[in-house]
Amino acid sequence: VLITDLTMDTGVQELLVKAEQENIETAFQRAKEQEPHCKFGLTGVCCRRCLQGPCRVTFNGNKGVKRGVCGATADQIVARNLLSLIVEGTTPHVEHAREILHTLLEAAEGKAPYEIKGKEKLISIAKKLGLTVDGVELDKLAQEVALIALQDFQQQSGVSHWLRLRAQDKSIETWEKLNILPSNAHLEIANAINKTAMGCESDPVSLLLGIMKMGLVEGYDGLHLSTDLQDILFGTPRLVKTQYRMGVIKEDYVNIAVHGHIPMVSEKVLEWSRKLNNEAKALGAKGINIVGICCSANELLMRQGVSVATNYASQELAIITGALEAMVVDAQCIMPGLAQVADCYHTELISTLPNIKIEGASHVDWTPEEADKMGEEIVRRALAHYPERDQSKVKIPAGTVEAYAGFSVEQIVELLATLNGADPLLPLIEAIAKGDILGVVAIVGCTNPKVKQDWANTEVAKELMRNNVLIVASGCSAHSLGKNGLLSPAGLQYCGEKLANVLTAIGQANGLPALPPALHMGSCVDNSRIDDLLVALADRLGVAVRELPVAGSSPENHSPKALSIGTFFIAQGVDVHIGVNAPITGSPLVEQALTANKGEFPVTTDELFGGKLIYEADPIQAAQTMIARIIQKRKALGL
Ligand code: BF8
Repeated sequence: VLITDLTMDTGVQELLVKAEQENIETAFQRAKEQEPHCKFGLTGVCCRRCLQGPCRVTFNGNKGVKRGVCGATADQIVARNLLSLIVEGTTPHVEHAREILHTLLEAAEGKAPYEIKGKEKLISIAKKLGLTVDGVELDKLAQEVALIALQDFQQQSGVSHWLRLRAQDKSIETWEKLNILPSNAHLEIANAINKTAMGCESDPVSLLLGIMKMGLVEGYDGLHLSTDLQDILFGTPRLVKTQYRMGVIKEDYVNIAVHGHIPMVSEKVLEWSRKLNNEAKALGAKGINIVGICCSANELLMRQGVSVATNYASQELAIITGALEAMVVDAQCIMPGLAQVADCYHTELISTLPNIKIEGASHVDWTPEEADKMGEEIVRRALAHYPERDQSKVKIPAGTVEAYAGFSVEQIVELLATLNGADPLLPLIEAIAKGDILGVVAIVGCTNPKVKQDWANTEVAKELMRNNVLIVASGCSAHSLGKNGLLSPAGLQYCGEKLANVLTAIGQANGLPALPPALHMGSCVDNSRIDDLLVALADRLGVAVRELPVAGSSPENHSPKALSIGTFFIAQGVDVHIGVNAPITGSPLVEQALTANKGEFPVTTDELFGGKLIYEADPIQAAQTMIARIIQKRKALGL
């Protein structure tokens, strides 16, 4: 296999050569060793829910066994497995939300050393929740907001408060009719696991509705709750300029990479790196340099302008630069393989969450109360490792790429307000109505060692831009775009003329050469921001979200989280493209219900919700399919 076929990132390519020379194994190599993949697993028809099996049944009418030992059919097994996968995608986000909620509550009660920086966000959310705001101290208000959020983990009936807070009424009507409005996130997760347990639910249609309900848990008590409370605690992102690629690791600095998702950890590491910066100078370094990986990178990039070293598939390669004193991890998307790589260098791999330990890593416990202790300890350990660095093993690929980020909805509205202060969304709506912007597509999700890294993400984006589709981005796919210049005004060269003109006009009204063709809206939980933007546009137009000429695309999805986020958007009526297929093709019923491809099964998500799943590995074809649907939705709106 040619290294140039594994990743587009030339810095990662250089480091893969170094890894080979030093005989260090990475995910890129392990992905090849796993081929060919088991077809039963790929199509979702392997059932491991009890000890009578594992059972593997025939798929798509092929010859072979039609039922598992208990009598389960392919449709039942695939639907159950998919619900299980969606629960595994949703739960980390719900736990993420609960952790930030707990931190906010402790901060408000003076028990945790975090300052409440997002006063405006706090007041706006408190008002929307119906709380009295005037004359109430901010800490008290934050406590009241956190206690309402806590009900979403405790109440035994009623509808999720965060769903009522953030969803469009028109969508709520649809979900109410289908009886899928969630109540308490933990209860819904327990119910879903109960459904999938051996000998429990076997009606595939009911299982599919369970999947859609889990998508709503993901959307509101995972994504929205996390973003809202993080903005209250750390502030709402504003436009920032930063740098991308491995070159952001600096040879003459003490380098610490933050990797994972939880900003309560990464913000504290950043804070302490600033406090202890002079100690690095005493060691002969120029200072302490924090770089980001995956969604911890997104959180620090969006609010603090911290630069990004790399995204998911190449996380191990950051250590292979030989110049990281520490890699700090918390939760989600942490490859266990990191420990093996760190062993070959002076780099200390440090886990932080009390209930997420990594074999081979050291551990410094994060709790809201002890956050400062954790931050100081981690930075001091990194300082202590600096003299241990072996200069002969250091190789940092040269070069960085400029990027803009920080496009919260609040920031986008503010930028548009320079064109129309009274009605900021109007210029955007007019551009869509005139066809200067054909539609909006969110490029979201991961990189996956099964796909050439960054290639599908950037190809889909470029094809859409060429056709005047505005791109918003999040997660590791935003990093793919950043590394390749699409988060910078320089990326305008890939846009159709009409889109380029709109982006230039908005940019220049705000003192920039132009807006970048892809607006980076944050981490994966910040897909909530994309949803907020859609709801704001739909409300301003007086239509349902499902009617908007928009779509979502995850060309290099690997995580179940990408699937649960996708389910949330399908429930809103937004088509969602994935470039790596989900294990559903073993069941004609499940496949037809989600993709609305022709078949005998009469009920599809497209009919019920207005959105469907598009599986397409070819990025250009995927972009064209989304464009065709956008044009169809435009026509229905009379555009
Ligand atoms: O939550 S984009 S690889 S890091 S799952 Fe993971 Fe995918 Fe990256 Fe962020 Ni999201």
